Formats: sequence, structure tokens, C-alpha cells
Amino acid sequence: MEEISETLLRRRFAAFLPNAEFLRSEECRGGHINRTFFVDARVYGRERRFVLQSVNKNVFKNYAGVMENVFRISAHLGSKSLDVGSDDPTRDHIHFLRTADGGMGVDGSIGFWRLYRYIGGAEGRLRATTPDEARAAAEAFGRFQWLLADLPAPRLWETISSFHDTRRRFANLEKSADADAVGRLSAVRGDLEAYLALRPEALKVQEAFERGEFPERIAHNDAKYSNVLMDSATNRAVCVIDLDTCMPGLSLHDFGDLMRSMSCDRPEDEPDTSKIVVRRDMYDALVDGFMSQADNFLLPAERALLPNAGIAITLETGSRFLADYLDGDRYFHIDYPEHNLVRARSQLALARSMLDTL
Ligand code: GN1
Ligand code: MG
Repeated sequence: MEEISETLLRRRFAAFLPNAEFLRSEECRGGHINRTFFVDARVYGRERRFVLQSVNKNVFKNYAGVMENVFRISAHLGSKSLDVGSDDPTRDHIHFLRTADGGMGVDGSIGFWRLYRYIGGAEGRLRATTPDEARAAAEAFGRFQWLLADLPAPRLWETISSFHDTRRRFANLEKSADADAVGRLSAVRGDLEAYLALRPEALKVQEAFERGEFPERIAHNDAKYSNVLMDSATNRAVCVIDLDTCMPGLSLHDFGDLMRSMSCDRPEDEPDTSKIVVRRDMYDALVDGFMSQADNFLLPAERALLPNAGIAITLETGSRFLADYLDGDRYFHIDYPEHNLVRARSQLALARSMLDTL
């Protein structure tokens, strides 16, 4: 990954808070797309922590639309949080800052820089291991969808078009295999065939939507466990983060991502696929938590497809990892050469376990 100097971070930060004293910064690793830094600064005599983030302009070509979306979403959640008697409106949604000249961020050469307040006493965790954690996170995403169901017009920008178009993702995988840009196909032919054989399972949710069985809604579109901050003391969900792909989509896609990230307590890059087994207690907790909120708007046709949602999103995401591996690792950040392949294999194992168990 490209080095980002502290001098640059200082300059970007100063665009938002020119009178604050920049104390220190630290990179927050984990995201596959954007670059994120914690910045400690003294503001009006008090030490405060912020999150300074460079939005990947290569991935988010319409980054202006991303920013417009996230400002609108946060403002809506903020106004709702007072209505619904939130425990803490300073922590239950992201507070973005404007630049000193009133902009939504700073347009850099590779990224669009934005700043928001750090939420103290809470953390994004990599893995849920207990049903209580799974339930709390699923409830947070169900609630997120519910609170956004009455977002006033206009429709949010589709920040990445056809993002959860599973059919297109599979077609892209086939294109990457045909192109075989870096000569990796022969080594992964078995993986490719396994994915393509499961395509009918992956498409069930999309086909039901295309038949008109349920409507488009506002979805988070990256509803994984690490995208909800959990209170360090109480283990309760505090705030849903990573709003870049929050846009029109299917409710089921969020439930699918919840299943992908929490129905098994191994990470998405677990190399030992024999450890990837769906836990029924985790799945039941996810349904329980999500439905405690989504029961207010979900249609019977959507409910009936809850297990399929996990299969669809897990196969879709896995097909993206495999396609990226075939393309030469151009999209997702990787930590080692075979990382995308390991991810693709683990997702395949997870989808198979879902098919066997649910
Ligand atoms: C990417 O960057 P991150 O970790 O928030 C990806 C998601 C995948 C996820 C897999 C914009 O999310 O779609 O589900 O990796 N985001 C984008 O962990 O492609
Ligand atoms: Mg994301």
C-alpha cells in the first residue's frame, strides 16, 4: 500500500480544523478499499480524537455522490435519534465535519478526504463469537434500515452501480477467467467450476426481486460485523459505520452480509476451510436480532428468503475475490499474494455449509 506521509495528514486535517493542534496519527487497518487514520488533536484546549479518511476515488468514481449520501444519511439518523429517544445522540450516528470553507471534504489526487468524530468507548470488532454479539449487530442493521425507510426524496445516489447485481458479478468472474490476465486460471479451475455450479443458488434472491415480489429499500450494503461499533463496556451496538455503499438496494442483501460475517466464527480469510462451519445458534440469533426491527416493514416473500440471502451474498462476495485474484489483485487490498484466493475458498466453504445447514 502506498505510503501516506504525516505531513499530508496534517495538511488535510487543517482544512477542516485550521486552529486545532494536530498531535498524532495512527493508521486504522482492516478496510479493503479506503485508507483510514485516527488523528488526535487539541481543539479549544481539549484533546479530541477524529477519523480522517481517504475515500478511494478509483472505486468510488462518484465520490461527490458518496459524500452527498453520507451527509444526508447522517443528518436523517441524527434527527431520528432524538425522536426515538436514543441513549446517546452523540454516539449513535457518524458526525461528519465540514471543511473550514464549507465543503464536504478535500479532493486529493488519489482520494477524497473527509473527517468525522471518533466515537469513544466503542470499537469495530473483527469477529462475533457469541449469539449475543450476533443478535446485537443484526438488530443494529435492522434498525438502521428501518430508520432510513422514510428518508425524504430524492433517491440516494447509487454510489457503485449494480453493486449487488449477483448475475453481473458472476458474469464478471467468467470474463476474468476468459481474460486470464496474469496466468492464474489453470491453478484455480476447480474453484471457478465450483462457483459457477452454485450460480443458480446465488441468483434466487435477485430473481425474486425481478419478479416483483418485494421492493427496493435503502440498504447499508456492507453489513458486516466490523461495520457496527460495539460498546466496549456493555457489548451493545452503538453505531453503524462505513456508509459509502449505503444506497438503494435490497433489505435481504444486508441480512446476507450479516450471515456472511457472523454465521460462522471464522474470518473471511480463514485458510483452513475445514473450520468453516455455520453455527445454528449464531444464525438463529441473527434472525432474532434483525427481525426485532425488520418485522416492521419486511414482506413475507423477503422473510421466506432469509437463508438464501446469506448464500447469495457469500457466493457473490467470494466470486468477486476469485475474479480479483484472476485479474491480478487490482481491487481488494491484500496482505499476501494468495490472499484473494484464500478468501474465495473460505467463502465457497461458507456458502456450502449454509446450503447444508439451513
Ligand atoms: C469491501 O472495504 P470494506 O472492507 O469496507 C467491499 C465489500 C465487501 C468487503 C469484503 C466498496 O468492504 O463489498 O463485502 O470488502 N466494499 C466495496 O470484506 O467493494
Ligand atoms: Mg465497506
